[in-house]
Formats: sequence, C-alpha cells, structure tokens
Amino acid sequence: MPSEADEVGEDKDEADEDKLAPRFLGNHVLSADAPPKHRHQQNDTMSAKDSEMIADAVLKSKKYLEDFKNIQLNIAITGECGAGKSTFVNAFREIDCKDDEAAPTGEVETTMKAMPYPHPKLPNVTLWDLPGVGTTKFPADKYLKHVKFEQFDFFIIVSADRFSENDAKLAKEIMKMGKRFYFVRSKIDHNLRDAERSQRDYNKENKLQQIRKSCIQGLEAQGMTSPRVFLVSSFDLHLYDFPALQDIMERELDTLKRDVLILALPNVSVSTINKKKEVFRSQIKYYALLSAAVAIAPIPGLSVGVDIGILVILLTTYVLVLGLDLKTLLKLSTTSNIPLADIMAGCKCLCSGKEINAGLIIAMLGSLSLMISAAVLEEGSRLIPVLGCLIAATVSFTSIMFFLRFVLDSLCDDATYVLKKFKTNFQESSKQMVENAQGEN
Ligand SMILES: Nc1nc2c(ncn2[C@@H]2O[C@H](COP(=O)(O)OP(=O)(O)OP(=O)(O)O)[C@@H](O)[C@H]2O)c(=O)[nH]1
Ligand SMILES: [Mg+2]
Repeated sequence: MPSEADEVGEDKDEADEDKLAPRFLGNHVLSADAPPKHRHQQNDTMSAKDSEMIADAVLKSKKYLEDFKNIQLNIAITGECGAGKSTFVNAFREIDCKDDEAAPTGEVETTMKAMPYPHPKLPNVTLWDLPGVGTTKFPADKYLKHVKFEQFDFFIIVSADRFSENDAKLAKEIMKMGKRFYFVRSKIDHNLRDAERSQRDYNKENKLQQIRKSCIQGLEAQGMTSPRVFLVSSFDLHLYDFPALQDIMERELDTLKRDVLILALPNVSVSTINKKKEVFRSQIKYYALLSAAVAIAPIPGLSVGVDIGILVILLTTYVLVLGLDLKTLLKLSTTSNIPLADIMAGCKCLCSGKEINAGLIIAMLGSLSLMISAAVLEEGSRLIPVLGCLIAATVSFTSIMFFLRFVLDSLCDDATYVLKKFKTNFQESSKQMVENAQGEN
C-alpha cells in the first residue's frame, strides 16, 4: 500500500479501522437509547478537528484507490516460433483460443512486433505477445531495445523443448537490464501423453522431474546459474508448476503491483482465491469510508447511509475477479459438461452469476439488516469506550464494512466450491479417459 494511504490505515491492521470508525461516525452516531426518529441526526458535537480528519481520510482513501486503479502491470511473453506463447497469453487471461479477443494461435503467421493483450477483467494488466528472438533479425540485446523492454515488469520465456541458445542469451540480457524473467516449459500435457503411450515403466512424477532436469541442465550448459524452470500446460493451468509460478511472480513484485497481479491471476487453486480475498479485504476500509462519506440519504428501513454506486462497482469487480460472473460460469459449464444449474445450486451468495445492480444490493442489505445491526452494536461497543449506559453504535462505516466482508467471504466460498467441483469433475473425466484407453488396448 502507498505510504500516504498508510496514514489512513495500516494494512491488515484492524485496530486501524477501529481508529477510523468512531471519529468518522461522529457524523452518524446513534444512541442505543435514542428513539428511532433521532437516528441519522447530524451529530452537532463533531469538532472541526474531527471534520478535518474525516476529510483527510476520505482524500487519502480516494488517492489509494485511484493509484490502485491506475497502476499498470505489463508482462512480456517471449520464446521461439511455435513455443506456445500466444496460447499461454490466452490461458493466463482465461480466454478461449477461439474467442475474438484471443491472441491468434496455431498455424498463423508469426507476428514480428509486440502485441498487447489487455486482461479482460483488469484493464490495467496487459500481457504482451512478443516475437521470439530467433524469429527477428535482432540479436538479444538489440531485440530488447526493439521491443522496448523498459515497459515490461517481467518476462516469461516459453519453450516447448529444451531452451535454445537465443532463450539463454535473452535471459542474460534481461538480467543485465535489471528485469526479472521466468522460464516456462510449455506443452507438458503433450509430453506426458506421449510418454504414457510409449513407455512401459511410465511414471508421471519421474517424467516431470526428467523434463525439469533436462531443461535446467541445458540452461546451465549455456551459462545460466540456478535457472528456475516451470512446467506448464496452457490447456490445464491448474496442473504442474503454474501455481508455483504464480507464487514466485507475485512474491517478486512490490506491493501495489503484487496486489494487481494477484487479482489478475486465473483461479487455479484455493490459495489463489484466498490471496484475492486478502487483497480485497485490505481495501474494504477505503471503500466503506468513501461509500459512507458520500452517502446522501439512508436506505429506507435501514440505519445505513450508503453510496450504492460505489458498492455496485465493487461487487461487480469481486464477482468478475473471482470468476463468478454468468459468462465465466457458462463457459465452465460448457467445458466441464456440468449443467449450469448444478454449479449455481452450490453457490450461496446472491451475487454469484447475477448482474449486480442497486436493487440487488438494497435487497441484500435488507436481508442482512439484523446481522448488520448486531455487528454494528458489537463493533460499536468495542470500538467506542463510552460512558454510562450510552452505547454509540457506529452506523454507515461499520455497516458497510460488515456488509462487504460478509459478501466477500460468501463469494470466496462460492469460488472455492466452483473450483473444487471443476477439479473433481476434471479428475473423474481424466480417470474415465485412462480407463477407456486401457479398455481399448
Ligand atoms: N498440447 C499442448 N499444445 C499447446 C500448448 N501450448 C500451445 N500448444 C499448441 O502449440 C501450437 C503453437 O502454439 P502458439 O501459442 O500459437 O505458439 P506461438 O509461440 O504463439 O507461435 P508463433 O506465434 O507462431 O511464434 C498450437 O497448435 C497450440 O495449440 C500446451 O500447453 N499444450
Ligand atoms: Mg503466437
């Protein structure tokens, strides 16, 4: 998080949210003893210092969210002709190679210039499909200038076989330029399938180890020290080393870019979903503050003043990033042959598979109002040490925080459920395919 925003609230430090709430909610303080008609009355006792502090906190929240929206992450994918670069670009963006927005793959003329492919769900993330060094007339150092290497945050060098001399030269040049790179050995599914068909003593783990070792030795022979090679199938990113690649890419970025990368990652594991949840959770205080700060009127029947527009945008982002939008669920249903109704039946959150609009959010706030009130009272009494029997219950800010945390938790549970269902189905159909093949022999 940026240092200025840290003044609003330190990351993952709930005590900090506690500090924010009572002052901010001076504007919305509600006494437990007060008759309902007094709710939402302006608190006349809010001092000028408090108002200043609130305005400052709102400004810093806005700045943090603006910075997050504007930060650009550019990932370059390079490698020899036919290595599987474009297929990897599509898989990373969770786009089918047959889709209109897909990078062209297969028997196509290799493009000689870097092609940008924006992430469909996070427009500030771009994957660049670069021509391989060997397919251009440039040597590795000139190639990097040609593709304007400064714009990339890191490089992924793809090979469908042992890495070439050009790949190793390029890696050394990238290192000289102070940038990071990762070697991806692609089409692993293809190698495993071949080995399974042709080797009597076939063992999947041994075969993977053998491929990894061969790539590492090949790169060492070209002068690379301790090269990191990740075995990937772009058709099944959740298998092999892609989750490990995700972890390392993310660990080696600075905080803001790391958070953007995490949100852009394909949902290949429960750990990815949990990391997304952490990123979203750490931002809730900023959205809650803004939503409560610009609230004009309370929602009828609820003790909550909310800017619904902010919540619509935020929940739409949660749903998209967690892969719970209708388009993604439909695609999953088609590829896995699991009926959409079966997938939806296990989803508990009202937002999953739905278009998020003000009506849906108001209905959800309504259905959660009792829980929100209880949480607000509990939070309020914990947050605000009050005198006598007067219990100040924080309203908008705490309510929105509770609401967003609740919805985020439910959506992450749904995303986990969908992922597990998809993986179980994938394992069962793979097992079935093996049994069928054995039956034919
Ligand atoms: N089985 C399998 N095939 C793959 C994989 N990745 C790519 N392919 C296939 O390999 C062929 C080439 O893939 P592309 O993604 O077009 O390769 P490229 O590096 O972009 O090729 P150029 O742009 O021509 O340099 C296509 O037929 C892909 O379907 C993979 O992980 N597994
Ligand atoms: Mg290509």
